[in-house]
Amino acid sequence: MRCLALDIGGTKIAAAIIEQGIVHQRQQIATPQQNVATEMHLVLDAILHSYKGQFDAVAVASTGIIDKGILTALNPKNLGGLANFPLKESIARYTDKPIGLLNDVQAAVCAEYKEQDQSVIQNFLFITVSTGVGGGIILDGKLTTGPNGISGHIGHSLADPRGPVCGCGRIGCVEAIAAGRAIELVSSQWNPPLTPKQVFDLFHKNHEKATALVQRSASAIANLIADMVIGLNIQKTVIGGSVGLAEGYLSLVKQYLDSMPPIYHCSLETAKYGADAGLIGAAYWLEQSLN
Ligand code: ADP
Ligand code: BMX
Repeated sequence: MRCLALDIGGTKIAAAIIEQGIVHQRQQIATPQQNVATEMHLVLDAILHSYKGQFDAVAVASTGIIDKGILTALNPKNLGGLANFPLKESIARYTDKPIGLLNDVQAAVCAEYKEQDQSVIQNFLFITVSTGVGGGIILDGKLTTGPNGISGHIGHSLADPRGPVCGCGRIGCVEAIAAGRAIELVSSQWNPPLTPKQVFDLFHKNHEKATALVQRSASAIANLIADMVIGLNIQKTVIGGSVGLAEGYLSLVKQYLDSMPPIYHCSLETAKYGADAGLIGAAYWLEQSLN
């Protein structure tokens, strides 16, 4: 099956044809940040047209809670204020092929789990540290989405009751401390203002303020992993997203996790499929669901 896969994140939208797990004709654009609903329809129109006649199904991995074809942002600030979007309906305007939709990290975990030794690993977690912080959970060998697609939104568990207010409205979420946007909120106030990528460049040079900011993020993620290990008996965690994949991040998370009692440990790796995990996972999941 030739699957047109889309991965809609808070910062970028990727698209590609996935055939037998191989990524072809990948393209990437910035996610609209203003007039998002209108712009999103236009972006989807353009993408669908650019792959016209080249696919048998459309698989979408998207940020947000995906339920019954609707995207509901838990953190609308990650999507330029967009709270609700009829994602399936918008795509169905341009194609009569089957359409499958899944949260972006729920999709990514499907891609990475198929690469695991499933006779050993039954409880498996993907954490993306990107615009936000999201999770995809495999329990007893199966993806868990929950009745309303909410399962895995672990970026909105508590990191610090005295922490910043998250875009979801709760105080002190992991996302408000660890995500790319959370790093940017602090580093954009520096003189000169820095992007998260520049913060990481300085962290690699042992710059004190940059290191403290990256440590704050990595420590929150390590605590999140420990909570998941003890709550769900997670055996292995894979980390993705542009922050999660940045050099030195995983080893810092590992350092924090290793400093906890062994019962909280699990094996840790970066995503084998890197920035393509969402695309590959969405296509794989849809193919399985159509069979
Ligand atoms: P999305 O959230 O759309 O899936 P990404 O996974 O690329 O997109 O995450 C975007 C976030 O990662 C932004 O906050 C951005 O500033 C940050 N970022 C992008 N590149 C890097 C990098 N090389 N190192 C650290 N952070 C990065
Ligand atoms: C947010 C939430 C999740 C998403 C996660 C990572 C929104 C719009 N998104 O916690 O659904 O999985 O961010 O998303 O509420 P990304 O855009 O950073 O990849």
